[in-house]
Amino acid sequence: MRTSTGSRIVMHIDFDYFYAQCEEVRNPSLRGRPLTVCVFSGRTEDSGVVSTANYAAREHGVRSGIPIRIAKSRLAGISDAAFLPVDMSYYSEVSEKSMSLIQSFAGRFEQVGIDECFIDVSELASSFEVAKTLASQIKDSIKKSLGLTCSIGVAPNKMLAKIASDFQKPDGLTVIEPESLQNFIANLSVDKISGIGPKTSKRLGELGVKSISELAGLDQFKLVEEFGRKTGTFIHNAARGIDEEPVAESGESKQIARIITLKNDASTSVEMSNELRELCQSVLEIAKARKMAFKTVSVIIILSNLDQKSKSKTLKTHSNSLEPLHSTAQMLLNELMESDDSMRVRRLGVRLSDLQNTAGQNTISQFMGDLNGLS
Ligand code: DGT
Ligand code: CA
Ligand code: CA
Repeated sequence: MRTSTGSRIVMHIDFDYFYAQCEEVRNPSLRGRPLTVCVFSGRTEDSGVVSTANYAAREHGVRSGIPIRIAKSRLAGISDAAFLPVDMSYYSEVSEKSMSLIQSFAGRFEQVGIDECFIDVSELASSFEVAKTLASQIKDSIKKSLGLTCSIGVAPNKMLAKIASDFQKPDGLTVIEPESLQNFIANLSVDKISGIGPKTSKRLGELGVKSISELAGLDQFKLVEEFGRKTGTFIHNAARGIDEEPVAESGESKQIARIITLKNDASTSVEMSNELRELCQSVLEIAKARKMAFKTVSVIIILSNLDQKSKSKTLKTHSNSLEPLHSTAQMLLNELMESDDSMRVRRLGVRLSDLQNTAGQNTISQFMGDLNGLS
């Protein structure tokens, strides 16, 4: 996947202060107040660590990983400071919704954590300028549908996209174009490269290397001697902004979704019947390639004002044939459209979930190559 200029276009999307932001969405009265999400160990009232904190709490030095006791002392005297216990099932639910929304914009999609993913948009965006517009649309859509902000980095590869998403936070959008990448990374410290952990960066410091440009000055032979062939070569390339690692769909993806933009906005389900059938065929083809049967079918519509609505139905048993899928999807779409006749639908999607493997695990990875081509 390359653009006409020969470069890939990859985005890294990371949600801002994720667990704390989820809490703010659920309870807007928390907004603007210092909020700390805690993993209480239960030993004493305050034992445990901080999972994350919103930016108001970070201003007081509260960070992921510090003891709750320390966080409380840093926020002592601030009467509206809030401390909440982690609620993983709720954050996972928000994460799933966010990721499926992002997937609907994506070419290739790879989730790499509860609140972050890479997408490859080389086939959707003909230039970095187009990709930047797409990134703002993704941000707007997530904000509108889920009330969340995220930071996006757009770059020619995964390593640089991750550096870019981290560059301006929260609610950031940073583009690193191939022409400007050398300047962009030159003065950053080596530990901005994901893959260079504390140990490697300490050793590099001992060699007098702090910035990425200093790293680029190190002889490849020296790097290989110091860190071994694999890591040494990785570091040598990374220092030059080179990273060929593909955005790889996860074989264990819990759902299969496809969303398209309609040629014209639609206001009735009849107007979308051809597209609905094609979407059903398309997700089913992917499910079959992955040797997966589905039990839950969802239809997603995104309106011209970017509102998102969806409706799901779980079948009695797992299936991998078109008829139950298509009739269920049609029924869900009819119900969605009947709920409000003033809606103008811009994008339409079908999602399969509750997936069950119909073959051995090995077969799944065998099919991954084909899949990457399909999606
Ligand atoms: P950000 O991205 O800097 O705006 O802030 P977060 O909170 O989104 O940070 P991130 O992306 O590194 O982590 C995502 C979530 O993972 C975060 O909301 C809570 C959890 N998490 C991160 N670091 C820690 C940690 O050290 N301990 C625990 N228990 N949870 C953590
Ligand atoms: Ca984050
Ligand atoms: Ca993250």
